[in-house]
Amino acid sequence: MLSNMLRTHYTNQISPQEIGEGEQIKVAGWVYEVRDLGGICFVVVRDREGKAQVTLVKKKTDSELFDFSRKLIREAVISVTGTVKPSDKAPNGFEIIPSEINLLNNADSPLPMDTTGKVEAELDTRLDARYIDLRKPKTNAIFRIRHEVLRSVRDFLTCNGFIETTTPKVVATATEGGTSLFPITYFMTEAFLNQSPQLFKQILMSSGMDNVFEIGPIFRAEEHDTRRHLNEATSIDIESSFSDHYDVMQILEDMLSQVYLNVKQNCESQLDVLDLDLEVPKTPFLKLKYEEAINIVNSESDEELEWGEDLGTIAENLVGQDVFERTGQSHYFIIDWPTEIKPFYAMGYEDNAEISKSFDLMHRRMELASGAQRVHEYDILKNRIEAKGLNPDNFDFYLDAFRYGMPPHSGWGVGCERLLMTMTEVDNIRDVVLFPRDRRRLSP
Ligand code: AMO
Repeated sequence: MLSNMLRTHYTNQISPQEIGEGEQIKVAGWVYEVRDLGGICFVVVRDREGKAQVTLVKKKTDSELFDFSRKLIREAVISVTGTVKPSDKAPNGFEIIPSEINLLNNADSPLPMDTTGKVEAELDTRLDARYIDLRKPKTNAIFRIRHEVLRSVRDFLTCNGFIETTTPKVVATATEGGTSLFPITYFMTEAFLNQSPQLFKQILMSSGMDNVFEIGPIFRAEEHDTRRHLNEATSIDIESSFSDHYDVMQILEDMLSQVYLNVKQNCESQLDVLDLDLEVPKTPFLKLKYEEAINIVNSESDEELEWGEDLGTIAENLVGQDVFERTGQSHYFIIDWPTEIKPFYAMGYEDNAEISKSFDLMHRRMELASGAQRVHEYDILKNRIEAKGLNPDNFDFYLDAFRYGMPPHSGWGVGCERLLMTMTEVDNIRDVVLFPRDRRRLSP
């Protein structure tokens, strides 16, 4: 149990049955509310885990302590020392009878925003004052779930033989071609913020590490201003040797299902706060061919998508809805994409190179991940880079790893925020990032 100078218990660790009569405990946190009724004063203290009521009866309390408590300001930081008394009327079935209250730091007034959740603030106000916004149970709950998601991912992949890696975020070349890179000055040369660990995780396959994962930032300089795009996101990436795309799809669906299960079991109170009844996705997920997806779009809308066109948001929603109506499941894969619209590293089928061994993991609302079996032969890869209009010389550091024994391999990248958004049913991706980086936001 946590115990330090100013605190022996979080508020949710206090149980009157377990704490002996007269035993002194200490809680520390923020003044949520002061209710001064004249002869009695209630101070509600809030910490990370919840709230506790501190009760001061004028006749029974030292007058200096009573007067001091009545004047406490909302959101000031205090430590309360006292005994615990069962009480039917108090919110958690107990109250703290204080012998001492220490003011550790005061709070200015008025506050930049309400902390109780009763008055809704605009997203921008909330993000500007994130330190206050996070004091609200709903915001706090999302980030406790985010912690559980990342913990579960690490745990699942580690238990399945994956080694955690961290690769550079400052790089010399574009990962996947594309123009969406943030240039930076690296001493005397131009460098970029990496848009994906893709090339590094593939290089590691040649090293014999076999199965690796990375959870880290990716930077995309796209000018999107949507509810599902960030310019800095967190990507969960794996790469696996001697695996094909079906092998890694199975890892992905099993991982997702385990993550949901862990959140359901370990975040009960957070799910309550968010009023969510989490349904654990059933495996295996439906695997819909790109061609079938196109047919669904074309039969259900006026849109005429042609082979080789990417699916836009509207098309994704149509397909997601169709799958949901047929299977009752929100998650599914779209597989076998045209090679021409996938990056150079996606492998084509042996009997039809126009179709790639690639997939996207979809949620009814949006794309969550993409992946593929990769080209592992040097000559083919070099040709593919050229065919995309890129200069293979810029990829020497990557291509070299394919010359001295590169095994067949596959992998994927999941957007952590997209996963969280769909899990917690929030509408805006900025709600699941502590300090979002988007087109307009660089601070805090
Ligand atoms: P891709 O570019 O599809 O694939 O990205 C993988 C997943 O990352 C998330 N994502 C984003 N989330 C928020 N804002 C963004 N701007 C953003 N961009 C991407 C999405 C997306 O599905 N190298 C490949 C992965 C692989 O093949 O292993 C890649 O990066 O959820």
